[in-house]
Amino acid sequence: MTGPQTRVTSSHWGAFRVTTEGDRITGVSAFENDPDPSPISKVLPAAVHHRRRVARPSVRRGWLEHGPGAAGLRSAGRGDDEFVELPWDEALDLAAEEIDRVRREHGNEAIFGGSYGWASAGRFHHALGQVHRFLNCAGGYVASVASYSTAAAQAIIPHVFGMPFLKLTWGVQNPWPMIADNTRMLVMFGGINPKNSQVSMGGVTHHETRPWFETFAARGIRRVNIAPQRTDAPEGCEWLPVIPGSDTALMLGIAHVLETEGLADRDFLERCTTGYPRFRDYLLGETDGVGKSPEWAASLCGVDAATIRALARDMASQRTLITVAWSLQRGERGEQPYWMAAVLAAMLGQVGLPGGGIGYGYGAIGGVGVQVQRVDGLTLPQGDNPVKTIIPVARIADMLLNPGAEYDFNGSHLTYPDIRLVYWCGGNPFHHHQDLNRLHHAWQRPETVIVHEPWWTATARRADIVFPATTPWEREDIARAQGDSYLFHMSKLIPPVGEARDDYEIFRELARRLGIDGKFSLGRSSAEWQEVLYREFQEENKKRGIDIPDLDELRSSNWVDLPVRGAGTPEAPFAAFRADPDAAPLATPSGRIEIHSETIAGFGYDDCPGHPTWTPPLEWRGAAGRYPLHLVSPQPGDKLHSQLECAIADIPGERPATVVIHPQDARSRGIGDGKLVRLYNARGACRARARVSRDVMEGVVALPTGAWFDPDAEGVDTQGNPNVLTRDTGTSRIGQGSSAHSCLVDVMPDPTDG
Ligand SMILES: Nc1nc2c(c(=O)[nH]1)N[C@H]1C(S)=C(S)[C@@H](COP(=O)(O)OP(=O)(O)OC[C@H]3O[C@@H](n4cnc5c(=O)[nH]c(N)nc54)[C@H](O)[C@@H]3O)O[C@H]1N2
Ligand SMILES: Nc1nc2c(c(=O)[nH]1)N[C@H]1C(S)=C(S)[C@@H](COP(=O)(O)OP(=O)(O)OC[C@H]3O[C@@H](n4cnc5c(=O)[nH]c(N)nc54)[C@H](O)[C@@H]3O)O[C@H]1N2
Ligand SMILES: [Mo]
Repeated sequence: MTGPQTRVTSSHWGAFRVTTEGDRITGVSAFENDPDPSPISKVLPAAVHHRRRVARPSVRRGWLEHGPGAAGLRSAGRGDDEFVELPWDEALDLAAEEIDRVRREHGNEAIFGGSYGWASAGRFHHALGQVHRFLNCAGGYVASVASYSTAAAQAIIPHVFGMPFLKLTWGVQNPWPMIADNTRMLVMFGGINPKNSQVSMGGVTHHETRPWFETFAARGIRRVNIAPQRTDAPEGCEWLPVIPGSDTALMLGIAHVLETEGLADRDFLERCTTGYPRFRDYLLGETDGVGKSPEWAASLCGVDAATIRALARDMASQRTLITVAWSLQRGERGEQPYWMAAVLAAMLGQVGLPGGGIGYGYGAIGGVGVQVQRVDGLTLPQGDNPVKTIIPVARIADMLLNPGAEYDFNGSHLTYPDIRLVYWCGGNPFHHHQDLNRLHHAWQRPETVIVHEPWWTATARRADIVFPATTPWEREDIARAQGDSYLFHMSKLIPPVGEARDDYEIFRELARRLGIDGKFSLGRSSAEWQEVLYREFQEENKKRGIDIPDLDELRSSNWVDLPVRGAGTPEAPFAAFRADPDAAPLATPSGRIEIHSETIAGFGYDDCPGHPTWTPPLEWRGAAGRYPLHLVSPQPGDKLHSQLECAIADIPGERPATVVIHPQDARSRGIGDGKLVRLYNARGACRARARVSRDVMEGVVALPTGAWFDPDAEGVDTQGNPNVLTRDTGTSRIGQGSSAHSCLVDVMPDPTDG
């Protein structure tokens, strides 16, 4: 028996050291090279060995006894039925036969494999890549497009800047050092939150957001946090509370000052944009009789007119970078603040100057702003999907409830498919989707739901067949991420817990049964796959001048910091375009930044006209009636979404989750600090624990996501998942994204609190 061993591994929240003793993870500690390591992993040992791990393949009793989609079970079974554990071979036979039955009887268009979710870091065992490759080999599936994170941005940004949103995010933004050296004023809509930048897709090793803000403060850069919560930006920033959902109105108010006080950069607008005159007519009220003056804006957004005026003048008088958090576009008409922020930046005329212009998603995830040369590759090829039907990712309940219904999506007119089989691997829709009671209802309609999960999440509990999946600590992998300079060998630290298997092995077994193993696995073990992918990755990067060590070397060194951080002196984003927009045009129809878009105007959507427009959301403070408080449901600071939740829920006082409420709103409802409360609206209710604080503006409550949906007999979620309250509607016909942040509720003392 050997003594404790330690090894560095990686995760979406960064690298950390893991101590193992025999078959168990016994401790975690920080990775020494990270200036601001994330504490998220501290519950990892408890979570990995938790009693709520799925121990063996499990099949829902009703499905096992009556067969898929049997009458009477469609509306009753999932969620309250019990599970029967089966040996692997039997459960795999059942799943393979069912996949085959559905595709024979209904075609592959009846299989939904969108399977959204963050799964885990690690390039080969990426659950989504695995399920998509498998279903492609099996004849295809209905896929989902875009993400819960940025669907509205992904729809609108290409119309405005002529490039994919993710390209802009990773390649055409001011890196932190450029901001530190040039920016004088940082205007942050939705803040820049170090709590969120703990995390990045695939990992962020060097957490720099907080240290950069210390530099900004030391250099006297003005930092204005425009958000409903003081805590949306690091300490020491100015806080301008804004009513959620009203940022477009505030931005219009600022634009009005720039236009009417001669502060707009005419030369830039003429050379580098199209459509300003039409927008100007709207701004001044010539088209609709309503001037978008600071007084007009103040009545909507809660920031007073004098402050809006002063803000506009200050922004025009110095190098200003406008940043917009992702949260703003995760609300009704979330495309508008994204587009309007671009217009505002264009009016200031600083797009293309170092430290000026516009930036999206700083702080939303850790890699944004980090100056690194891209290191691409190490991706399992997913193959081609013969099924062309897609849905916008957040429209899953609409799809399940309305087969055959028609809807609009970014200029296309689409029809929802008739789904019989749902396959989920690497996500937790009963954490992430809006209006969970509606999803629960929709979820009863398919004939079969298959889920791979390490834990008994709310989604696993609503499946018919659950396959226990390993966690990254139970298998070998490689980690590398966008916006990160590190490469990790993730060793297999412990044997699989219970009878868990890797997603790859599960799919391989199913592929054998379906006669497609040759196509799916190409006869390779996971170790062989990793060797092949790694070699390609080395060769690709060598061409770009980046030396990647051999896999054996990486295995023994555990990690390497590639010399790509801080590399080169990058140009300011859009510098070439600014210098000569004819020589370096954008890929928009006009070649310019589109303040008015003929394409969008041509769609004829009332929820997204041809230029940025203020149209009040249906749910926001301006429409508050029966439910007077606006609920924002940000990402949790102490974890990643719903991951590792079972271990957090075991900590006394942690569940139900904590809702932040202003003293005024608490007092008028008889709510004391630390008391249990109930949040409710017409869609649902959940329990939470109140934290009474002036860090949130009056009229707004903040309850983070992440709790495992677990309703009591009355249907009240006991854990504090905000998605029992949120509305399940698209951002607009352009983006069809999640509108999670547009939600009205009320709060009362919890009737069950003794
Ligand atoms: N109200 C509200 N709702 C929101 C948001 C909001 O702001 N407000 N934000 C939305 C956003 S932006 C997002 S990204 C989503 C996040 O929602 P999700 O991405 O669904 O959340 P996760 O908890 O990361 O889910 C990942 C699941 O994969 C499992 N898993 C981990 N590793 C593996 C593996 O190797 N194999 C398999 N098979 N499974 C694995 C985990 O146990 C977990 O259950 O939530 C969305 N929901
Ligand atoms: N620790 C941790 N970090 C994470 C994640 C996690 O689960 N845990 N998840 C990651 C993922 S998947 C994503 S997509 C990003 C999300 O990054 P974001 O979308 O930027 O973050 P959120 O936490 O949803 O919201 C940030 C803040 O925006 C404010 N806000 C909400 N609505 C409005 C509005 O209308 N106007 C203004 N001005 N402010 C508003 C709220 O006060 C909220 O606290 O975070 C990532 N980072
Ligand atoms: Mo996200």
